[in-house]
Amino acid sequence: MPTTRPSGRTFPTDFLWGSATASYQIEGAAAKGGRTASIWDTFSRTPGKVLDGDTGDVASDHYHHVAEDVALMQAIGLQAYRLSIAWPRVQPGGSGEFNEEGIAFYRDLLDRLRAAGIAPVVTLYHWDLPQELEDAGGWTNRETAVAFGEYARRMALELGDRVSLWTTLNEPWCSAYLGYASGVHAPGVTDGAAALAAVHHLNLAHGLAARAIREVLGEDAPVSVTLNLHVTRAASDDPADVDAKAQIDTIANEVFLGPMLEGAYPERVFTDTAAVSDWSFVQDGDLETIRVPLTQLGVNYYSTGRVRAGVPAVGDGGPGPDGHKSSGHSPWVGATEVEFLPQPGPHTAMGWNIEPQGLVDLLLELRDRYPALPLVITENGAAFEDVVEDGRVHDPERIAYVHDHVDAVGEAMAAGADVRGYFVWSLMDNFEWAYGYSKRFGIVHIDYTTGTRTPKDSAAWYAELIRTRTVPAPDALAELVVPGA
Ligand code: PNW
Repeated sequence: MPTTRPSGRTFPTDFLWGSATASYQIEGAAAKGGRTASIWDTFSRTPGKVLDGDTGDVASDHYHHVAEDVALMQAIGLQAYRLSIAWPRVQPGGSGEFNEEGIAFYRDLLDRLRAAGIAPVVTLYHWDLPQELEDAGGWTNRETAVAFGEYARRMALELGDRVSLWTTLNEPWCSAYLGYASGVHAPGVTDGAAALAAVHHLNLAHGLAARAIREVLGEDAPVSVTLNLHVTRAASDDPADVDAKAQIDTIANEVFLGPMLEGAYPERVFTDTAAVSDWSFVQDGDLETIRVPLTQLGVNYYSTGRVRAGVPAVGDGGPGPDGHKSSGHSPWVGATEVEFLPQPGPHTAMGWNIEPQGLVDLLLELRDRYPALPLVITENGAAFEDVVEDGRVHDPERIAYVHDHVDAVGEAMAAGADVRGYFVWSLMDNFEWAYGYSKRFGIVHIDYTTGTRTPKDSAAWYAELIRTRTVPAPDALAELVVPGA
């Protein structure tokens, strides 16, 4: 896949270049240091849920490679690193007692990052819910949101002086709909009503956590949430197709943007989902709790979707970023007359189509809607087959993907979008959820047998981007010097 956009665009000096990971995907040490099971431990150990029976028991073994991994970040020149805290590592039951050893692991990691001049962006929830909370209903239970607020409060107390930006939730769309409707993610529930309750309780959890952080650290404490806003196109301008797109926008995007930023659910979600739920889980005062002024909005972007009015094809593998239909249950709760169409290529190894223009469109829409809200790209990247050769890892397609999407961010900024940073997903190869270790997103290659880390060509290219603040030609690779290697 060649680049489709020009090289050479320059970014402002205060634009933050980073890379992202998530606890369950990289840490391993699933039973060490007092950590108890999360829903992903349970799910991945259930036969048939994750490809090849892979689990996060060892993952990229980051738990035992912290010093080396921070050194790699330094060699690449990262200015920021987005990590997540494993809730069951710091509070094993999800409520009650906290685990000092788990907290110490993150305190040490944050200290190392700061010593290396790397700003830590910390996500409180990247999907590893303590199993004990799931046993009590998980995100269908309002108490989980309350527990999350208390967990956030304690993290702010323990780690607050070390964190540059807090993110409450990563992609609540995935937690709610892949977790409780299509069931392809943990906890693997397939019940539309449960998914809508999860949507609301995740929103509530966000509000309670954001407020707790600000109570501890002050009104100016930097707080964000990361959403995977879906960019969906209507197949034609036929009103029925346009309405199909509006329905997806509502159930995928507006149910989070509305409460978090505008103080209300979109009216049409209640009619679109009337056959599934009466939304009686929304209580008086919840919407006031959920709406919190955010320091930044995190945007994860990978691909686009295309829909028309029609009969949903469930169980066909599905196209685009919703390509998780193999359970035979749709994640699109209430969208009984929306059909997803295959998107033209090129595609990544996930089968997701590559369309940088979708990122431009998304950022410009957010600019228009929330002109005063700074944005940050908290994830963007791609899975491809790497070519390992003579100790080097060649990944020209990943370079082209990042090249084109970074340029897209720059285009949106030139048109007035207030984007403050970009985090490539991911720093290293890791456990790609239901796909296990079969999909590699890293700019650093992981040998899962030996734990050996090898920066890919994309890491050297990204280092050149950070060094020059200018989108390099795809073959411009900086020399990486890994301290202590
Ligand atoms: C995001 N979808 O996951 C997550 O934040 C990361 O943990 C993950 O590794 C990365 O993107 C790559 O997949 C998503 O089906 C998973 O639309 C599924 C979807 C979107 C994002």
